[in-house]
Amino acid sequence: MSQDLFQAPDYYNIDDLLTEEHQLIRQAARDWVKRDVSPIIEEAAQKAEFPKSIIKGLAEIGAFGPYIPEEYGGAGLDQISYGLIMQEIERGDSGVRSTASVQSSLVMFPIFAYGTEEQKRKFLPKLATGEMMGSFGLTEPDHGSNPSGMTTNFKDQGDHYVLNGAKMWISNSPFCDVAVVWAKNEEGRIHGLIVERGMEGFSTPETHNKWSLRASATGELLFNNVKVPKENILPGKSGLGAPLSCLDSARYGIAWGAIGAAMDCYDTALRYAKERIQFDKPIASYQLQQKKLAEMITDITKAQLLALRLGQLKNEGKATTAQISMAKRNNVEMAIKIAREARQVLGGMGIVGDYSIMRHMMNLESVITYEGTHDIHLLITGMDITGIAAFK
Ligand code: TGC
Ligand code: FAD
Repeated sequence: MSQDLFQAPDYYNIDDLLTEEHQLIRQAARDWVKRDVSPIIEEAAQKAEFPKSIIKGLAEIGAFGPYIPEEYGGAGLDQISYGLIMQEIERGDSGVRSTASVQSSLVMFPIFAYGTEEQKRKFLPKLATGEMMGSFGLTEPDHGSNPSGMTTNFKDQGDHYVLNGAKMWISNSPFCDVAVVWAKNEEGRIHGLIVERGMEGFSTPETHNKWSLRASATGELLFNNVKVPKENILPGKSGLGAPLSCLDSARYGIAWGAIGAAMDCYDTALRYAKERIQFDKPIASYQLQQKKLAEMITDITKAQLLALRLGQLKNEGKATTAQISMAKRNNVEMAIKIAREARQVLGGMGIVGDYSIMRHMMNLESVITYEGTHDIHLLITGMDITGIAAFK
């Protein structure tokens, strides 16, 4: 990739609404992305390899468990800091942000919120440093948008449980040390189980041939009569609400993360448009290109304000699932539209890996699908305002 010249847009002086601590945390993440992610990410994506070298840096900038209390190894930060870290990481690559989202919101959060004290002490500090990596198994081959239909199940065998089933499209699965897996008991009630690598009958084959999130490892979680010790069940909450509450946290992070991808595309397109000469003038001097760029910065600014207000609500414990859905849906769509427009501003250069835009664009095709599809989030808003669920 060409040199990373990124300059973050802040058209409405939103920085004035952030604390000094927020800005320092963001700067640390921004510097790390520039130094350690930008130089290697294009090659990792081209080779479809997860760059394991970044795990240590992710832990150091507080990306693993930003809001988990320090006594469990987390960074003990507020929700706006969490969002800003996700924004900066996704500015580098959505796949890298995925790794952090899963580790924080889908593995550490359920253990922190629903685990025993022993589970928290055993797993959280190692997850915070990246010594241990986690994955989250909710989606199945036949149950994506409708996880309540899951068939993965466990049976009580006295001193342990026996787990059977299959999870699909699981970020981090090929290299995870632990997986938080959602499965039904004999009464059909959903529970979370911590499955550890090395348990007999547990395998994690990688999913190949992805055109999106190529620098993130995606795979399956397969359970063939896996004996899970009873102390590995998460006792604090059961039912679909337990995994869905984890999704609230991850979706919130994505609402911020998508802004990062959009900012990178906008910044690249703006610089290119000012430098690229056609018909003896910079293409930035033509109204058609200005329209694209002006609409991009308008949409980024709106998304920044939406995310910041949501962060304030989250800090106060007031953000609803439907508010989070609205922000995830709006901001990811905003980012994918900007990526498509920005790619056109670069003409032919937009399709090569010298620039990050096409990689962001392809990544965002996953981001608009995972953590609830674009349609599902619209239906969540629809349900919230009408009181009628239109899923079924
Ligand atoms: P529904 O009947 O609405 O709800 C079932 C129970 O859950 C409760 N609930 C929640 N509780 C806590 N937090 C939330 N956000 C909650 N939303 C709902 C609800 O009150 C109810 O409780 P109870 O006590 O009455 O049983 O459920 P439904 O089956 O009708 O489904 C609703 C729907 C479609 C919105 C939900 O299933 C959904 O969100 N589907 C999308 C699935 C999804 O997002 N999957 C994501 C998988 S993980 C992933 O993609 C990771 S990508 C990671 C990365 O790389 O970044
Ligand atoms: P489907 O649910 O089959 O949906 C197909 C289409 O039908 C979509 O357009 C959808 O919007 C539409 N649709 C579905 N239901 C309705 C309805 N009621 N009304 C209108 N339209 C509807 N899952 C995990 O558990 N853990 C992970 O770590 C994880 N990581 C992922 C990483 C990647 C790269 C990807 C691509 C996915 C990942 N997922 C993960 C799975 C992801 O959450 C699902 O792909 C997503 O929830 C959609 O499920 P599906 O792919 O089965 O699509």
